Amino acid sequence: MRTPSIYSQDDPLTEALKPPESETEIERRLRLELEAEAKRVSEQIDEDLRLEREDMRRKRGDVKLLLLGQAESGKSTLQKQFQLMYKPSSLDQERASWRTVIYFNVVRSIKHILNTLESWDDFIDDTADSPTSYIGGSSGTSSPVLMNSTLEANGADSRSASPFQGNAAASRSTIASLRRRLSPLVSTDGALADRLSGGVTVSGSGKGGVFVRTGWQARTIENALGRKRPRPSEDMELKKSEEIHDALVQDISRMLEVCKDDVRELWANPTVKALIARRRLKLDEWSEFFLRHITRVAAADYVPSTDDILHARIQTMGVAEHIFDVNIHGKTVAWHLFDVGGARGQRHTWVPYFDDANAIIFVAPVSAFDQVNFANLPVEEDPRTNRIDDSLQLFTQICSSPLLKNVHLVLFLNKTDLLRSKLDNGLKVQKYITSFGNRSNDYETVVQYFRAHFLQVHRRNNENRRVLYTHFTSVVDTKATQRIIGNVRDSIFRGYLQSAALV
Ligand SMILES: Nc1nc2c(ncn2[C@@H]2O[C@H](COP(=O)(O)OP(=O)(O)OP(=O)(O)O)[C@@H](O)[C@H]2O)c(=O)[nH]1
Ligand SMILES: [Mg+2]
Repeated sequence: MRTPSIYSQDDPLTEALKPPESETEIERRLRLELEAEAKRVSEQIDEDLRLEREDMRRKRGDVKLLLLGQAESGKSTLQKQFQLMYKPSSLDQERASWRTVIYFNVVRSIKHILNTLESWDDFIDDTADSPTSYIGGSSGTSSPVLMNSTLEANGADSRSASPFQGNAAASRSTIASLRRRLSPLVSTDGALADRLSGGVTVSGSGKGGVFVRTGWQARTIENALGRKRPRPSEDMELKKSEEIHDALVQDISRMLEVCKDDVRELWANPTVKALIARRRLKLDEWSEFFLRHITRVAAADYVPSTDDILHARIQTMGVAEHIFDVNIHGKTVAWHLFDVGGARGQRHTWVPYFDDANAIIFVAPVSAFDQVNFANLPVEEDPRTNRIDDSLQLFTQICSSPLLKNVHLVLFLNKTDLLRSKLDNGLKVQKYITSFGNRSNDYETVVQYFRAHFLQVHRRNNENRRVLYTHFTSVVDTKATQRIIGNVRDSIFRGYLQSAALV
């Protein structure tokens, strides 16, 4: 297992900077000392710059809003909704660059499907219970907050759809030929990940994540528009690499156009459908979204729609700051919105931003009741914690943090659309969270049950008698989300004006 870290062992820079094998002990010690000092100086510069920016922000009386929550909860998607509302031109500017992310999402989805098929030897029949090389393994988990949540990592859903009845040899031969035809496309995976991370860090997420530093949009926009980045000196190597990158996206676009029917065929393949129905193949929401829209996405002149951008998935690394001018009652105030990386390995980067925050929107995905934490986590970080439990534990930490005792607290119980469709498809909450008991498995009961747990955490960790504002959201739904953002903006402003003693 690899730790999601900017100092990943996969970092090509680390590889390039490896010391020579002939290095003596004295040289080694000297090098380590110099490296430690350089790191200390660099971190000090970053910290000074951050404090300087904070100081300026405070003097101007700007609003500081943090988006917090576990990975994949929808923070960056919510940030895009803010951008759409308060700086739509910037989203338009970025539009072309999202194509790279969406291609990456498509390629990763295909790769994930093909790998899962391979682990099942490209065939599933009525009696099959476990694939030849399936690593999962079913287990329960201790659940410190919800108590008694259970996980089904390997068990079939009780509603199992009728499994594929066809001939094994025919299935294998069809999939083998699809695999062959799709292999050039799938092999662009590494290059795309490298492109999005600026050639710096691609940390392994078995599920298809790529970590990016802030500013990837700028990199991809420049490439997509054929613009060159201003740089102190003409660097031929860099120039060459930018040309390669442009060619990469065009190549993928051509490949996708050529093999879009193969992608469609794979998506409609009965073995794939049977694996999905039996929950042996689990696809993320974005995978399904882009595979469903593959004809449009694979068109040569494809430009991502706003809806596509909202569904695109790229993992945030560190903390990204976005600034919007928000106008209310004739007064314009700059809002600094901080979108953080939610993976456990990223959470230590949040704390320096707590200081002086005006408000927090905590995003918790209520659809995640049947999911565990992330495959790319080290075992010691307990990758089998139920995601709702992880959210509740994180919310406990946020509510009880002394640094945040005066913030305006907003809770988004998100992904309600996915929750609804899971329940409509017959998924039983009790199967994953035993404390849910015999309650009715309908949407209203389930969301209220989860809400009650979050309210309880808040009540138990609320020394300053803060109000908790709760919203049920689906942040990919623009109309509904913008209405909620308006609502949140008004309530944050009221608190802000009171604390600034302006009213
Ligand atoms: N259907 C649906 N999809 C959502 C919703 N919210 C987010 N998503 C999708 O979930 C995926 C993850 O969302 P992100 O906004 O990237 O998650 P994040 O919290 O920023 O994750 P990290 O950056 O890893 O911390 C994206 O593909 C989104 O489109 C929702 O309410 N409904
Ligand atoms: Mg994010």
